[in-house]
Amino acid sequence: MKPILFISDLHLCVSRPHINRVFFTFMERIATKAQALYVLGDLFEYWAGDDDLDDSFNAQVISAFRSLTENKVALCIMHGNRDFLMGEAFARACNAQLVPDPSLIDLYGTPTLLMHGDTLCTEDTAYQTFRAQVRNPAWQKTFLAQPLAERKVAIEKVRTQSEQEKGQKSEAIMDVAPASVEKILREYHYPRLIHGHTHRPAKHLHQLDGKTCERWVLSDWYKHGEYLRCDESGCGAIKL
Ligand code: LP5
Ligand code: MN
Repeated sequence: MKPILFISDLHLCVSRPHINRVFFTFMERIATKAQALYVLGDLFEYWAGDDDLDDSFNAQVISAFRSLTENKVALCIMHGNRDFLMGEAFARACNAQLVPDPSLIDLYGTPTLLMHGDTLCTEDTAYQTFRAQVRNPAWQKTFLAQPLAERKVAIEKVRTQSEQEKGQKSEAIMDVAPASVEKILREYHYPRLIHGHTHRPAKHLHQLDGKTCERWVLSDWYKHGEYLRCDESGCGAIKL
């Protein structure tokens, strides 16, 4: 059976030509041989709204996704903390399905929970407050009603503030909180967990209530550069 691939945290943007080349090559040579590709958030450095679909770089990414789905590879995209404004118009343009965070899937017989990962960083209270605000549908409606150029200026301000604040936060605060990982594993009856966001690629084994749960943390593409390949014999991280 063909494999299922998982990627996240590519942070694609015009100013990172190297990663963009890696992405387009990955799409052409590797993703086309899979049965499905899951993008678990932060595909883009940021997404300002679906009225930016015609931007020439965005259009190239969308066209690569379209070619993939025309080759009968299923494409599932989850929001990250940087591209949660990707909407149905974006999904339609790519011929992708936008999937909720979290999503429980049957991965070759193993229940597997997919997340971006930011909701597990519960000790980062400043971020969680910001998140609650920008994920509020009423806030999003008001924000999306502003002109695209103004939205981009506002996003640049948030990016600068976020970088400043990250410099003051400890590594532990910006990682997933162990208690939140255990909570979600219990809630979903001890699945395998795959998530990104923290940029700390690893395979963890959680011993919980007499069960063992695998937790795969996906790699980002600008510091590390790996994808996760799963088939009936299990999962493994592969260097790009
Ligand atoms: O992404 P990463 O890993 O670098 O950092 C995240 C958290 N930061 C963010 C911000 C994004 O990186 C950049 C913004 C993306 C664009 C979104 C589009 C729409 C929003 C537009 C808003 C105008 O998510 C970072 C975490 C880190 O992960 C680790 O988990 O620590 O969180 C922060 O640094 C957030 C700060 O602590 C709080 C920021 C407050 C900004 C307030 C600006 C004014 C209010 C604007 C209206 C809501
Ligand atoms: Mn993220």
